[in-house]
Amino acid sequence: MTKNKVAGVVLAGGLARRMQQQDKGLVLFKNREMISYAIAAMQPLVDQLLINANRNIDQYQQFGFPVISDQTDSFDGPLAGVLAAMEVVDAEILLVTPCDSPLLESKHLLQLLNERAAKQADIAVAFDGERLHPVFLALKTDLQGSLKQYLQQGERKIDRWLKQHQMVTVDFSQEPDLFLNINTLSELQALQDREHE
Ligand SMILES: Nc1nc2c(ncn2[C@@H]2O[C@H](COP(=O)(O)OP(=O)(O)OP(=O)(O)O)[C@@H](O)[C@H]2O)c(=O)[nH]1
Ligand SMILES: [Mg+2]
Repeated sequence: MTKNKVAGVVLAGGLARRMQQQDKGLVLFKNREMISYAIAAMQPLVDQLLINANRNIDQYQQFGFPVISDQTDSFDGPLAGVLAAMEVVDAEILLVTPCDSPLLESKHLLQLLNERAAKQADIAVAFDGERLHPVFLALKTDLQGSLKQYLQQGERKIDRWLKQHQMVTVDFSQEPDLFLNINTLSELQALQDREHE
């Protein structure tokens, strides 16, 4: 593990049941695959970038970054993708973002990195003033053992795992919109329409 290095993973490993199981990272948002926004936000900040996906691997590989899959085929939730990344990265810090929040920008991810470092916390997690957004994270990769154990126990809930560690919440209450995420085809259409105005 290399000190001070930052790796990033974009989570695209879900089944997108609310989108008729289309692949959320690959649906088009304003003429680009939805995952491309997360990649663009993350790329300037990281030494190593990974895509976490469990299907359509060939298509995800075309973005030019290694594609890693969950270690189980049971779709154990976003933490399974975080663990898969921790197992392969060579970095002290892992930045995590989902594939379906196209309004997110580098500056927001940078805030996660900076506030974790400033407080020397295990984890920095995004907060919109009302609730946590637990798939927007900067965390230490040495939490790998803890995460592995948590998942092996059959636990899935992210918040509960985060709270076991020294965590800082990063306040984005001035820009709660940045967490808009797209779960259905009608949400996709609505956000595209809004952004075109
Ligand atoms: N690696 C991995 N990522 C997941 C898994 N489930 C969800 N995610 C990711 O976590 C993020 C947030 O999840 P959701 O918005 O619920 O996405 P989803 O589970 O594909 O969609 P639904 O089936 O409609 O809940 C997305 O980036 C998903 O790709 C999983 O089992 N494995
Ligand atoms: Mg889900």
